[in-house]
Amino acid sequence: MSLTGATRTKVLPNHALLTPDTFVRASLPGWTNAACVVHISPEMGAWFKLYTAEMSQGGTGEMALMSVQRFAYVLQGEVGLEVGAQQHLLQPDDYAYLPSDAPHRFTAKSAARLLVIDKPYQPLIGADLPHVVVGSEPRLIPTALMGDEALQVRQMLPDKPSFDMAVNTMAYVPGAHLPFVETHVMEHGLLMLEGGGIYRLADQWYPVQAGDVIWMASYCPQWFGALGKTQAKYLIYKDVNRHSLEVLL
Ligand code: UGY
Ligand code: MN
Repeated sequence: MSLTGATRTKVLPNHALLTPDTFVRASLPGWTNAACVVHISPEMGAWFKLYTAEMSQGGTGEMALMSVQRFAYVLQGEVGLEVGAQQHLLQPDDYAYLPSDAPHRFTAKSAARLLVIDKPYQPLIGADLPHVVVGSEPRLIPTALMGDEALQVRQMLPDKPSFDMAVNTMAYVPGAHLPFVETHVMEHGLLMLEGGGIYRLADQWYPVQAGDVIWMASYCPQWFGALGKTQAKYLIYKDVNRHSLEVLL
């Protein structure tokens, strides 16, 4: 309940910060017994959709669109995943990547929350099609970003030309920060998983904390520094391995 009308949420043409006090739940095609909060979408200017599916026990999720691939990360609860003849049981911090040609069904075994990233797949001449990936984030071996041991990156998807998206986690010890103000063609969708700090987006500096979502458009200048006494960690999407010239053809 807001008595003041104040919020940290801010939506601008080249970036957005979305804080949990402003989230609005709605149903989404393909999901049953689930309330979805669409954080990032084409309506905002993004080339992908990032949302949280809050599933009641027994709730399901399937793909309702052609040619759209999906990445899903379990934030809370237990979720079954059926894809082809394979069955998986996903726990918190487990994730799955479903290519656009892989009909699948998530079923919540308990009340559960999934972070979902849906994006049209862009095939690449000469490259294979991507395959299903199921994994557990804590089991991945991290690498230090540009040799900085205070900033550890875990890559959840294979770095292969067939994949046109990357989803990583980045963990910062308190005081760690991005080495420079990045400005790049790739766009980002981000969920703060733990801790907090200051995110610079374009010409503004925002205090951010666990639960916040950020969208960064192509070329949005960006920098993060971790504050507090515990690590700050986020999950971050970016588009990779493609030209953007197709849209001009
Ligand atoms: O992969 C990235 O571009 C990443 N370093 N960006 C970010 O953390 N804002
Ligand atoms: Mn970046």
